[in-house]
Amino acid sequence: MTLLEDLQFRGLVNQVTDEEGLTELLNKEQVTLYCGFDPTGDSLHIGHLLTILTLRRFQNAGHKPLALVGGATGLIGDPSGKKAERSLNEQNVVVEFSNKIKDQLSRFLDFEGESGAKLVNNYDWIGSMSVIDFLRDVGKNFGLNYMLAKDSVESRISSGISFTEFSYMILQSYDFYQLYREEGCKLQIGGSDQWGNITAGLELIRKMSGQEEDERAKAFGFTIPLVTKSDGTKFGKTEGGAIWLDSEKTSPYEFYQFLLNTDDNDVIKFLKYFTFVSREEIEALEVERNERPHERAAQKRLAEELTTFVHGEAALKQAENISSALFGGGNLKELTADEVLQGFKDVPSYTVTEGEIGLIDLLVNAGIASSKRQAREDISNGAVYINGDRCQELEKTISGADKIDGQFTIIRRGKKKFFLIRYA
Ligand code: 485
Repeated sequence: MTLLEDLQFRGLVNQVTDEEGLTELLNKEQVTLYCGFDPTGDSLHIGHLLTILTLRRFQNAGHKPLALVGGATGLIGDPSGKKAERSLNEQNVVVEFSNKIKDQLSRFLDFEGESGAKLVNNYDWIGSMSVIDFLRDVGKNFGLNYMLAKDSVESRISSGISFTEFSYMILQSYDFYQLYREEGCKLQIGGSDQWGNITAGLELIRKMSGQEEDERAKAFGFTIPLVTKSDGTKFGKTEGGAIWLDSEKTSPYEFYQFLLNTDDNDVIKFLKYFTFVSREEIEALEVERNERPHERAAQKRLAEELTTFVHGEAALKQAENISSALFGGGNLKELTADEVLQGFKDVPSYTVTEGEIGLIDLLVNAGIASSKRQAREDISNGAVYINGDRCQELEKTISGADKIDGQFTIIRRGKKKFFLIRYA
């Protein structure tokens, strides 16, 4: 299967400027391609992952990806797909975000060998450009009518758009021209919202390099679809917020659980989008999904693959340990302190300050029971569990033996009210 056939099979082809021409080019030579990421936050999220993985697919097929961090464009704000003007971040904040995004990107691409990736930052060529040069050399190539007709601008005419955001497409276009000239980059990819900016770049390349006479100079644009879910809700969002690629913001366990909870109706599509699992195996998993949906084999495969890609094998193991301790008949006492912290991040916690403590006092002090009388009743009724084991001993005192990894005790009241006990 050729690269484009694989991308087609995976549903990753949204729009291509000249599919035949691109197919030919990809078959003929190693193509340098790029995708840009604006530092609008301190982390990329799971939505960005689809484009990163697509860059990887090109790379695995022998092509050379450039990942661009928008150190300059992040200071301006892309209106594409946005209903309202963005608020600007301070320069130092954008620099800080740029460094974080750069670190993340460098984890997901391969920088070794023939098709080794390269990181670039558009601040390096836009940051020092003079207004005069910008308006004379670049701006002159953009007709006002052409710009006004772009979706990103047209959709904002009535609600309002600043000259700043209006000009954004010129900067992204100039990036494409710059990379085309300096790196021989002939293809830009992005999400479907980037089509307008990508095609504006092609137009600029055509004009600035007098390409009409030189067919070899031709460049291409390619977009991947927006990830949608069968229930109509937005992909990548939970009650807790977005699913981030930074393990400090979304723990590997949360990331794993997010994928494990994928709807049966979406899981095959997501396996195609987000994993390198082969067509044969995906088709086999589809049969399994149809015949034995309760086993959730496809969801497990998706969660395993993507958690490993983003967080590594050790983090996957931890996520599996935590999941099994919480839901799969595994043993809480075998978790490590780090696993406890990930698995019980969102449960109420209480810190014990003195050495030994009676269970009844602990239940009251930690707010697990409303009074000593209630605490006694709960214990006698068998509603209290310490590290997963029911405890009906009224005189119980918590000691070293009740500490998981020497650091935590997990108390459960009833079926699913968990509390994390820490020690000062
Ligand atoms: O030369 C470029 C400079 C900046 C950009 C691209 C090329 C960034 C781009 N304008 C943008 O805003 N991208 C979004 C971002 O950075 O979060 C998202 C897109 C999404 C997908 C993803 O980046 O909304 O469709 O392309 C990688």
